[in-house]
Amino acid sequence: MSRFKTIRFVLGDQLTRGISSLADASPDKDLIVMAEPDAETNYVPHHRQKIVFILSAMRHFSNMLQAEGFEVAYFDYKQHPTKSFTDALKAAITKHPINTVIITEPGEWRVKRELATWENDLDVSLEVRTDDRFFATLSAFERFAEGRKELRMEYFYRGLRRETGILMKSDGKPVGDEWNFDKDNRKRLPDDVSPPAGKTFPPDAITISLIETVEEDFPDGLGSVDSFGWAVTRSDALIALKHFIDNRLARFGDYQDAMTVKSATVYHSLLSPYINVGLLLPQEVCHAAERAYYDGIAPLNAVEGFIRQVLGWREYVRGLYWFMGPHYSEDNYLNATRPVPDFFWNADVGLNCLHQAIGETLENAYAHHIQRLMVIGNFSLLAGLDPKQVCDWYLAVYIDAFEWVELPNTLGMALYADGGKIASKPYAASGKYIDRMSDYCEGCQYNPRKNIGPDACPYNALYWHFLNRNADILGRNPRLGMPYRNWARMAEDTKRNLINQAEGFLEKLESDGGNSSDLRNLQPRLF
Ligand code: FAD
Ligand code: DLZ
Ligand code: SF4
Repeated sequence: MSRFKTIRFVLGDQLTRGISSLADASPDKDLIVMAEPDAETNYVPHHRQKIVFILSAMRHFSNMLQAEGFEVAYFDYKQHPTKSFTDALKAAITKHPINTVIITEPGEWRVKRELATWENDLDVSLEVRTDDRFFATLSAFERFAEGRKELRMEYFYRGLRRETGILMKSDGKPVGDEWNFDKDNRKRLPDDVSPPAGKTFPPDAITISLIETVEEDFPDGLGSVDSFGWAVTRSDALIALKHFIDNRLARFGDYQDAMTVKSATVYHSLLSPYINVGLLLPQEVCHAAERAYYDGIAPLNAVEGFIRQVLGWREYVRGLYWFMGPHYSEDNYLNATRPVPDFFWNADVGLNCLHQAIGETLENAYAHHIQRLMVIGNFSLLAGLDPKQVCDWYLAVYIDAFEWVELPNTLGMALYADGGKIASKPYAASGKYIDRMSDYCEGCQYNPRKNIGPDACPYNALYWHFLNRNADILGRNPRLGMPYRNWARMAEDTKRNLINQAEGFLEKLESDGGNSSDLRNLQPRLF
């Protein structure tokens, strides 16, 4: 007999004290189970900072529950190794015969499938509770999505603004009388503006012991842990939130799409890992930003722009992930099959924008949105890289990557591999866009204004190659009318030169991975 009535199983991205699986838990009746199983630490070769971050945050969370009087059966990867969550639960119920398990729904189809075996295979009764840390329920998203020909974030976002009252006036209109201030949020970073560094948290003993062992224990993991400075507790994550609101939010809007060799973060918040594992709640993050507007700390274009990311995009991609079903990850609308080149794993590439964005990713386990979308994602789209391989790369390298949020962003938004479920047109752009929004081209061996020749920016010819090779599939998309008309108007020999230029580049990509000996060392660290 066990003194416990129920097991509360807590996953690594459920580190919220008030989460539905723990809200009514009590130390006398409930045993907490947490685990670091092989299946979770190895399902992709996670960046080592991601492993340190999640395991350290889990261990701190477990200590906090123990300080409240809970018994936690914690299966760490070294002393109490387990293969899977199922394996950990089996070990817990062998020691404490308990036949009721409560868990909050997981964030991935993979884990959901695993939990579905528990009742039969482990002879327990399983209660799966809703994850109420989101603004919108999954059924609200289904109601929004069903019957619509096209799903667009903007309408979902407006509904949530109305429902929550965030940035809404009493007459039912949005504050500032517009829903969206995106047009104000596309400035290049001026030479004399240098973004401040993000908030660093010196590792404590728990984090240090992980930093010391993770490199050796996860030989397949990526990247280095030397610069680890992430918060791993709720109290530090709250400090990071305040630091962002006080020091960066005011300029977040203006420079939301800017990229620079001077800063890996520009004015972005660096809050995604904390929100995704549950150290911060999206509601408190949005309310803090809204308050900053009313207190005169930040202008409306910044605050609305930021809130749209959390209340709009984050909720939207989550709804879409579950709505699309477990086979969404197999979509490959544009039949892209080229393998991911080696430089994705070492940043050894002569295109300076890619060198910069991938180099920072490998160094920091972080890149900001425009680097992910318009440099790495855009290149993957234009070069026709295999969506499955690209998605697995994104899932591995970013500290905030969990499939529910990574997949719609990569497969849908960046690669258009879902045929337009999330984006009305592919985010395809030539080198001129990157030149306009960054200072990357200044240090590049290629020229963004040239289309043909050995020093022409590869993005330019690849852009036309992409449109030409996908003309049967994309040619009727009204939002691509202008580029297709421009292509049709070009002289035949110009078209031929562009296609040959792109094919020369793609052949070289396959034979030598696009490497260059002319590399700069321009990789700003986060912390
Ligand atoms: P900020 O720019 O400061 O944005 C504020 C917050 O808004 C973020 O913390 C995040 O919670 C939310 N947010 C912003 N954009 C998005 C978005 N498109 N979808 C969902 N939430 C958003 N985000 C992840 O959290 N995990 C991922 O694995 C991930 N993969 C991505 C892959 C690609 C190809 C692209 C284009 C985007 C991806 N994003 C992902 C979205 C976005 O790039 C990151 O959320 C953001 O860069 C995190 O940094 P930040 O906290 O400084 O963000
Ligand atoms: C990503 C991740 C990693 C690297 N390690 C763990 C872990 O050791 N234990 C755990 O519970 N969760 C981990 N995670 C996050 C899980 O993959 C996450 O809980 C699932 O994605 C839930 O949907
Ligand atoms: Fe990238 Fe082209 Fe600019 Fe070089 S010139 S940094 S390849 S966009």
